[in-house]
Amino acid sequence: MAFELPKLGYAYDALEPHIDAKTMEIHHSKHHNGYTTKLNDAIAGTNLEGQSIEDILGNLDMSNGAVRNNGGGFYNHSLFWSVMNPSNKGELAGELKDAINAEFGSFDAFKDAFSKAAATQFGSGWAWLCVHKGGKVEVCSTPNQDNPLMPGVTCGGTPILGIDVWEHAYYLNYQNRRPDYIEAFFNVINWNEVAKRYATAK
Ligand code: MN3
Repeated sequence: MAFELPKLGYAYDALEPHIDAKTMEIHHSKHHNGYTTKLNDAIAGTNLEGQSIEDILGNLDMSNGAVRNNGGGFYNHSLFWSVMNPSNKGELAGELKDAINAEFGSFDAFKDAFSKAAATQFGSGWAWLCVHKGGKVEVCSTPNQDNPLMPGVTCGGTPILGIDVWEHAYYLNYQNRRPDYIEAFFNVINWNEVAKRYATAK
């Protein structure tokens, strides 16, 4: 089975005014669709065909640029859409809240660390909240379409929250104001989904 572009769980305009409809439409239907198509092309006829995206990325030969960039792009955007939700955001609570407080001291300190990782990632990339086996959480950033599942990147564990800081994710509405986009992202985080991912991965 080839990988398929996942449907959004909401309309392109549902995240306005924080993320505008045109950005969402281009980002999903063009960028993410492109990564999906190119990933399928890159694995067709290889032993990667039929594996899960987590297995492909977790055992990745990092010199395989086509799978690294397009497999990362496929996975990262699939996570990104799912951790945003305009109407059912939930609240940070329970064991995830406890893990964040244990690592950072407070939600505000976590938000500062995550926002700083996103703001200071030079050029294109992502910032992440990851969980390690046992439940410890970590914030980091990665360049391009790399992510923490891949071998030898700056952090490990399973990403449960991620923000795309490529300019295509925010430039139409925010131009060079990446920090404003990061602040706005916190208004649309779907904490129910992040908590579910935490519980599965810890
Ligand atoms: Mn993107």
